Amino acid sequence: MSDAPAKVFPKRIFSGIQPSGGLTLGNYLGALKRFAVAQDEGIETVYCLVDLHAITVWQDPGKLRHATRELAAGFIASGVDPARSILFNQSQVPAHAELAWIFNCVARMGWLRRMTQFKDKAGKHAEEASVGLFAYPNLMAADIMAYHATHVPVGEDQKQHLELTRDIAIKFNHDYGVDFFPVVEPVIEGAATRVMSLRDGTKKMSKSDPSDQSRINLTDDADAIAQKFRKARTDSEPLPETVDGLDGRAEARNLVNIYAALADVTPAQVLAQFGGQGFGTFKPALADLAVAKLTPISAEMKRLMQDVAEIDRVLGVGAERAHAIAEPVLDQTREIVGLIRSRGR
Ligand code: AQP
Repeated sequence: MSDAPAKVFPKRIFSGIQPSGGLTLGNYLGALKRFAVAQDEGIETVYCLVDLHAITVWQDPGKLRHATRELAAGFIASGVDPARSILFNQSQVPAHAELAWIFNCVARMGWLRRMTQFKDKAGKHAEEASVGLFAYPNLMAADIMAYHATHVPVGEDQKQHLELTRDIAIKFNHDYGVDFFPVVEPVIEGAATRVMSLRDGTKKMSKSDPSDQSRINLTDDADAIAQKFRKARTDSEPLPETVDGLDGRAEARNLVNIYAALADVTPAQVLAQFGGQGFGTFKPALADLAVAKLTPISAEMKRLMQDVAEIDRVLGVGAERAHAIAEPVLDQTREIVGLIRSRGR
């Protein structure tokens, strides 16, 4: 590579969510709520329903279609405006899959073997896992780099994948002697970058956890939300007065962080209000807050899902806009790599 100063790429935000089940409070606080806020920062925002990622584990085709539309409704109901952001499903823009293949040839086996998400998801059955699940981070790198995105808002669990994305960009640029792909910045911010299971404060809240009691779904009604917080696992001590007092109390910390993120305050402010009080007081207050914030979203999702043709139309328009950005990036990538394009010329 030349000694010229590194290229400065214009800021562009990209992020995605898998339609692999219903949305959780973790997806909302770690991703969706922040996606909506990012629209006001004067930077282009590209949001993707990553259906090709979802099929790295078996998905019933009818359920996948439903989950994709419901996820689109979840984005819109959470404040993502398809007129201001580009909102689409990944499989409608073929550049993602083609760029992922090129990145399959850049990333090293050893890099992927270190990914903890693969180890967590494949567990003891790694030999039976799909090749797609193993190569998942390369597709994620392609999702981001097809848009020359510079900033990626995600939850804490995606940090390692973003480090791999950076490594792929650096290796590609180095191997081909170019300054073509930006080295992305993970944006992991806020009080709830890692919302934990309500049953086990050491496990991430996840849409694919077998226990429905472990998570708040965006489609849960007020009774279900109240009941799940009431039954959430906690210790028997009152809440501490300061954040330090949450050390070693994973479940208490989780509920305080959820409250803070929903109320747009800091955990210290939550403890200033509730410190010294027991969970008998705090849990109902948390449930009331969650119901107030989440039930309008779930009502709007229900309303949007009554017109799936309109959802498909919105995704189609978003896919056209996404394709218009990604295809030229892919074309330049082919040129850099030495792949001849002469069809139709
Ligand atoms: N518990 C969480 N706390 C904070 N952020 C979270 N995210 C997911 N869970 C939490 C963030 O949501 C975005 C989309 O994630 P995803 O659906 O693409 O995949 P995931 O991270 O694997 O989420 P799940 O719910 O655990 O899905 P399954 O069960 O299908 O694997 C990301 O920004 C993620 O950080």
